[in-house]
Amino acid sequence: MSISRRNLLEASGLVLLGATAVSGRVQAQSIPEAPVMDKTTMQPPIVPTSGPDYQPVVTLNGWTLPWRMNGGWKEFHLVAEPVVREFAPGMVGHLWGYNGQAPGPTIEAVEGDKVRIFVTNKLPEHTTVHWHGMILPAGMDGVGGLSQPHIPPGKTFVYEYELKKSGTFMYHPHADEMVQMAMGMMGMFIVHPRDPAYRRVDRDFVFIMSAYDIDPGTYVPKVAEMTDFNMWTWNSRVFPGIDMMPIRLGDRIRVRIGNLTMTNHPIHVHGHDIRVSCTDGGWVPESAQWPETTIDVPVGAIRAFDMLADNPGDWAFHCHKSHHTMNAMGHDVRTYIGVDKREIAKKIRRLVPDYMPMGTAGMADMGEMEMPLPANTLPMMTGFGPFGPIEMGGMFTVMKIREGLAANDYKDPGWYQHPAGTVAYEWQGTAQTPSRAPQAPQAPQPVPRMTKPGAPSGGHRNH
Ligand SMILES: [Cu+2]
Repeated sequence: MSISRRNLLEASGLVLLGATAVSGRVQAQSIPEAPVMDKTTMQPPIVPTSGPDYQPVVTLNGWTLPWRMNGGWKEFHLVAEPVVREFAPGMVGHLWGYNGQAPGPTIEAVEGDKVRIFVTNKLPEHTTVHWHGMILPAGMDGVGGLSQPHIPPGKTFVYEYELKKSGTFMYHPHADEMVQMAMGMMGMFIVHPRDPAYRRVDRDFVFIMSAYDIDPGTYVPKVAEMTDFNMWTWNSRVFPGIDMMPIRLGDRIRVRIGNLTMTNHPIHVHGHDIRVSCTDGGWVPESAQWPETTIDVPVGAIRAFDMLADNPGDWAFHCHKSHHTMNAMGHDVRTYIGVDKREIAKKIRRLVPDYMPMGTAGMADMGEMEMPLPANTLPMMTGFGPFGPIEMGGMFTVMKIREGLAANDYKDPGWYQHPAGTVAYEWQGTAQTPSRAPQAPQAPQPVPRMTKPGAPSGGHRNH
């Protein structure tokens, strides 16, 4: 059976070879280098040195794939392969990705470019690449079985098309999708407008959202999970592993967000209003934009928002589903608010001397303590700011808006120095106890009976 299957694959490979022989485009050329990235921090933007000018993007905890020009073609080389991705210091996932990382590198090109993308499959099973949102010939759309034969392990296929429109797109397999996307295979594809002035911004950030279910102490995502994920990531990173976003005061910024998780994410910006400027369908006309502070990014979609960074400070930027700003250890914990666990804790300590009960007042004590954890997992809420524990995880980072940063300077400027008198402070005077309704819980109060004036009144009170 495996032999006949291989024969079939070889036959389809021959068909493809025959097709390229007709066009004669590829055989004469060598395959471009496939660069590998070994870092998980945001790499500097690749500023264009030829062709139309554009403001290059930066990818949170990611990088842009270098290319080469070959005749009239912009050539890229993606290698689909198993990778080890660090989610944050202290935890790695054994994922599948491209060119050494998951997600794969961001691809950047310009409207009107002819791109030739070599895809080499180093996975143990077949794959394809679908170019999500692109307008292209049906045979380049990357749906295995429908628009092309699958790319067998060890083989390289070539995609060639012209970039018909500018905007924000993604790439991901359309082959054994449930497994390959659950394993982290995806990336962003930015097409800049040919007119360098069109919708130009000063800083352009990019990331893609993915979710994983990785039990504490294990390394490989459970690929069949449909709803109960415990790692909610931006570019396969979780807070405090997600890059901070340094922004110069007064810059116009854009943030482009792809969603390949199984649920929507309401992405929230503090201290500013924002407008959706681009989706995977194209640019949103300015007359159709309205101000928001939270934009919902649906499943299988892209939202890019534009923002004028006119308010200096350190501003939280996060998914507003509170479970998505928690890490793995935050799932399956019981609620103990209001439960006095002192007696039970004494008994448990006879067996486990360092046992610490958690969550009797809330969960914040979990953000302060450095608890012993199983191997390869992260605390549910973590990270420290200038005023104490931030108590976050997952899809959370900070926009650091500062005066005087240089263009394309993405170095962390440190914590914001607040002008005197602009930080919430503790009241130092005498605090009168504010008047309150009787404290709950109490026995139900008897409801006063309404009595008509002049009616016989046994229980009538003067009130
Ligand atoms: Cu979310």
